[in-house]
Amino acid sequence: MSRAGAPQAPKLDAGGLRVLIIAASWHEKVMDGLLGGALRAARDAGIDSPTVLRVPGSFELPVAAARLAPDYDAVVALGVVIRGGTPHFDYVCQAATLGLTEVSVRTGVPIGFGVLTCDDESQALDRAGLPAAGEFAGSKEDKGFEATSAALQTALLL
Ligand code: DLZ
Repeated sequence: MSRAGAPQAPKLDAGGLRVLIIAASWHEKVMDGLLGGALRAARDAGIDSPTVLRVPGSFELPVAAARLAPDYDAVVALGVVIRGGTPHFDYVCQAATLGLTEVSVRTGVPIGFGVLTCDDESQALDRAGLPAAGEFAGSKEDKGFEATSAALQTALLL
């Protein structure tokens, strides 16, 4: 599961870091995959029990991060936004992206960006880190793992 140009995820020793995973609740199957990948990345890096907080939607990710980031060494934000027939998609994507960037830069706490912004569910499933099952051939990418690895790498650098 890798994409052209993406760096190989390094082996990390992040045991002892305080890690918060904030996960939106829309698009349950894709979110199960993203959260599974994030927990796998944390475990591989020596973090057995990161805090997991569920929020309603991707729009709520920034406010949760703003309130809680100062208590953690690294935060991971997970969500899935799928384009519909109205401009709502653009507003939710923009709010999540700009909001999380603002919180990360203001607090100095790295936030792994694991928010998928997709045209349809099939694009999202391709990036969700899910194994093959029945008709489903399995995801090509694992964005929950990638976002967590990036946040932990950055926290260790800082
Ligand atoms: C309202 C909404 C819509 C239409 N689509 C999504 C989506 O695809 N993914 C997602 O995470 N959240 C969605 N939401 C909910 C908003 O993020 C937010 O929870 C509500 O607007 C309430 O503030």
